[in-house]
Formats: sequence, structure tokens, C-alpha cells
Amino acid sequence: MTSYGPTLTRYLGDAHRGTPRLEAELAELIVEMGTAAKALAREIRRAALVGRLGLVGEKNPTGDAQKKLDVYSNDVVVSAFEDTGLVAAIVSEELEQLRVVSCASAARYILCVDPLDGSSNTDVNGSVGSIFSFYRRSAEGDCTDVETEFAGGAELAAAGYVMYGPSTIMVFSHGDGANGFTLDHDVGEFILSHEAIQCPPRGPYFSANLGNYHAWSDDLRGFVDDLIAGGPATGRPCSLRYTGALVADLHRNLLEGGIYLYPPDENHPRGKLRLLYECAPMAFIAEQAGGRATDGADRVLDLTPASIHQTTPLFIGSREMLDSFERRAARGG
Ligand code: AHM
Ligand code: MG
Repeated sequence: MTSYGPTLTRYLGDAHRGTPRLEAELAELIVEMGTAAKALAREIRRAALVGRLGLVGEKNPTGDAQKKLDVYSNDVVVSAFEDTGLVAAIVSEELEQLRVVSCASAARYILCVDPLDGSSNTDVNGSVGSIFSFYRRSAEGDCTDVETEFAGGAELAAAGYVMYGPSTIMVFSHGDGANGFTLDHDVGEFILSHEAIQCPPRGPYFSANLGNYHAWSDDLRGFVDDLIAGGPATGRPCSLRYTGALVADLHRNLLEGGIYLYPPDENHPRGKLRLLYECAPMAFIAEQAGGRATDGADRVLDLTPASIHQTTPLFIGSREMLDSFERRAARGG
């Protein structure tokens, strides 16, 4: 008998009844992200036909050239959550400041989101994604002061990503493992397709922009040389898979084993990726799937952002491959 289901909505309903951590309001927000993802999947598929390719001519808060789909994706996500009454504030890659939505007591979550990850792929039909996370407001936190809110220990309640590729898949976790749901475009529902994702401890892939190889530390260059030659980290030569979209590269590494690296380079002395809405959510998912995520030294989820667009180096994926890099760095190469 072919199995079908459960839908994202039913899965969350069942989980809410079984897991106190998953409040009904948080389940509702994850379903809302699914709705926004359906709208984005549709627009991304037809962007070339409706004039949504190309640049808008502005730069985003961290200086990236903004694509039309970046702006559209941000508008869709912000409008999806603004009137839920459950979100106190929104931090987005595309918004200069934290956007206060509501400081009512029912608005207990802060959304940190990269509405469209992998923007360099939009005009070449490459995979792109959305990265999202919901922080539970800290008791003493004031949602208009992000430093207090996050320094006060706002807890990461749920995080995930949506990959808009040959299929549209949402992978998320509320702290109870990582599960993937594939969008059935004909039915209009996300259906459980990848239950309890387990990241292999090592794998045949590594994802990095080798155009920056010259700017990396000797330890890192030596580590990558070993990956290519089949050294101790994997015992066999690794293949480079780097798509320009963190979501797509990490999805591969979570399912089949591998490591994604975005180290510091001369253009990005503290790394390129943003801690709050790219690295922390992806680190949460990686750890829930049995993987690891560091900044090259410290656990990403132990880092506290001093500002909403703060960047960090990112090393994420199979735990034994990260262990091997750390052992090499500790030995000094
Ligand atoms: P973006 O969110 O503006 O697209 O930037 C993040 C992206 C990652 O998804 C991807 O892995 C990386 O930037 C690619 O950067 P580069 O082109 O420097 O290799
Ligand atoms: Mg991004």
C-alpha cells in the first residue's frame, strides 16, 4: 500500500498533542511559514515570465546587491507573519533594522529570516531557499531592543529551511529531531517525506568557494587538500559540491554526509554568513540531525549576536569531519 502523509498541518497537530515544547502558537507559525513557502515556490518558478529576475539596484543591509526576488520574498514573509498576533518582531536579511510588529503579551516570538538564500542563483535557474527561525521572547526582554532580547537569552524554539529546487522541501525542527516535508504542488500540501533525518558522521562531499582558497589559513588549506586527496577525515577522496546556496549545499550534506565551509577571507574577515538568520537556524537543524556547526572554534549555537546582521565563519555538517578539522587545527596543521 503506498503511504501518503501526514501533511505538515497534521504532523504539527500530532506533535503539539505529544510535545509540551511545541505550543499551538509555534505550530501555527510553522504552518504559516509553509504557506509563505508555497507562495514563494510559485513565484520563483515563474519569475522569468513575470519580470522578477534581475536586480533592484539597491544593496541590502550587509551590502549584497538586492535581487527583485529578494525584495518580493521579504515582502511575502513579512506580510505572512505581521498580522498573526504571535510575532513581536522580525529580523530579516533584507531589513536594515529589527521590525517591531507587536509588543502585546500574546506576541511571544521573534522571527529571524533569510527570505531568499542563494540570491546569486535567481537568474540562472539555480536552487534557492528560505531560512527561518522562531525565538521565544525572554521574560525580561524588550522586543524593541534586540541586544536585550537576544542577550537576555531568547530561546531558539524552532528553525528550518525551505529549498526551492526540483522539488520544494521544508526541513524544520522544534527540538525533537529534524524532519522534511515535500510540497505536493497539485494538492497544495507539504507531505512528510524525510522523517528523522540523520546526518552521516562522514561523507563524500565538501562545499566551499575555492575561489577564496588563497585567503584561508594553512590549517584549513591543508584540511581541504586532505579532503580532496582522501585523507583521515573521510578515508576517501571527497567531491566538491558548491551550488552558491547554503540551503541546497547543507541539504545534500545532511542527507548524504559532508561538510559546508564558509571561512573568513579578505573580503569577509568575520565570514560572510549572518549569525542570526542563516548560521544559527542551520546549526540548529544540523545538530538535531546529529551533525555539528562551529565558527571554526566555537559552537555556533553558543554565539550571542551583538547586532542583527553580525556575520560569522561557518563550518557545518558531518560531525566526524568537523572533529577532524578541529584536531588538525589543534595540532597546528
Ligand atoms: P545570500 O543569502 O545573499 O544569498 O548569501 C548567502 C549565500 C549562501 O547561500 C551561499 O552559500 C553563499 O552566500 C555563496 O557566497 P559566495 O558567492 O561568496 O560563494
Ligand atoms: Mg542568505
